[in-house]
Amino acid sequence: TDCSPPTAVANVSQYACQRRTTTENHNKIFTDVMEELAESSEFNESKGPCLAFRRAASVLKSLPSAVHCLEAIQGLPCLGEHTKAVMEEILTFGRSFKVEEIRCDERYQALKLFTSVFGVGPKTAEKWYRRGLRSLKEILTEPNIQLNRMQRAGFLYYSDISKAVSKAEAKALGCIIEETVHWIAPDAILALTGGFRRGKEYGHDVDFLLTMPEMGKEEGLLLHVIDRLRDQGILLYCEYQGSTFDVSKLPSWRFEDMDHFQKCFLILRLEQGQVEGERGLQSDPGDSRGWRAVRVDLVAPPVDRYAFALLGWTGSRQFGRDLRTFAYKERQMLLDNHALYDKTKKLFLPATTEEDIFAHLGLEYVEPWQRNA
Ligand code: TTP
Ligand code: MN
Ligand code: MN
Ligand code: MN
Repeated sequence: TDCSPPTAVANVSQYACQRRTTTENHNKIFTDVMEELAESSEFNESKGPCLAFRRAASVLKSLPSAVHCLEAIQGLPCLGEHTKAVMEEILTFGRSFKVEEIRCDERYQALKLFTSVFGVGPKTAEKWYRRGLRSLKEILTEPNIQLNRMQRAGFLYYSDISKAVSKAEAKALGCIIEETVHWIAPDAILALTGGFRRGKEYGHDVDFLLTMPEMGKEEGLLLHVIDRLRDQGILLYCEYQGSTFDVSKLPSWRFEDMDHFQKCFLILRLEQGQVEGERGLQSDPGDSRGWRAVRVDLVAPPVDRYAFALLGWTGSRQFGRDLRTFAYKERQMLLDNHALYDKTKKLFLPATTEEDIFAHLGLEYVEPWQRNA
């Protein structure tokens, strides 16, 4: 076979924000393994190796075709010796012994299981593991374990929310949220974000951004929406966080996960009959209750921060991480979900659209469906 690197692969950037990555992944056999290795490193608090595996997976996801031999990845950025060794194993034996070893590891199995519960992070999972707990049943029957409200909801709806959400289910939820929001405020701005905005077929939740055209008017909106969802009887769980946003603070390019906008993490009840394609279908006799629980995130930034919030919440995580790193290292700018700051000019750069932000950074615009890095 021809093992020379395809010309399209010749100039791949080290930054995901300079690559176009659709949901079509030709190198899933490698990237799945790499993501498991990243997760395992994360459990071991090895931040460096974790990010290295995630970057390597991301580069491979952006390739226009499958890699069939090691020569084909020569010159690609972010593929270190460790990654290449794993790829060689997969190319030679069709599997990675290193990852199979990890999959069998008792600690890895337990931490993976525990963190699959909504509200349980690596720290709590580790604590439970150290106490000798290994299964979800053991956690629920252990008398000295104090679960918080979020974790109790996580266990209560575990089988539903660990099931992937389909695009049709996301669309149905979009209709419900839209109707609710516009019933309260007809001029409210609502956008689908997260993985479904990137064109994914399945997700672990559905993410929405919500704001008002007039500054400050967004403040009371989210609590109204929550009340209205409760009135409709579809609010199964709500974790509300008020805004801690400070306009004078510089963006922190290293920030991970949380931003300071007003938001809520919800579990909603979705009726089967409201989902396109499942309307009137004979439901599975073992699953006859006719509804499921779904995780939904709602974020309500002030309208002048809408573009930054949309860019951040559309993800992917790796795409966002590389955007911020690119801004910092290549442009001396600080970017986060709230703002963009030019350190050289000592100036905040405003934006009303995502295109504005890419333009400020001197980057070609990357469409949401090309951000599956
Ligand atoms: P997720 O919903 O966790 O991830 P996803 O939508 O890309 O994929 P899926 O739900 O199918 O697993 O987060 C969406 C994006 O929002 C992600 O790129 C990270 C970002 N994000 C923030 O910016 N701040 C936050 O507080 C959280 C929770 C996520
Ligand atoms: Mn999501
Ligand atoms: Mn996720
Ligand atoms: Mn989410």
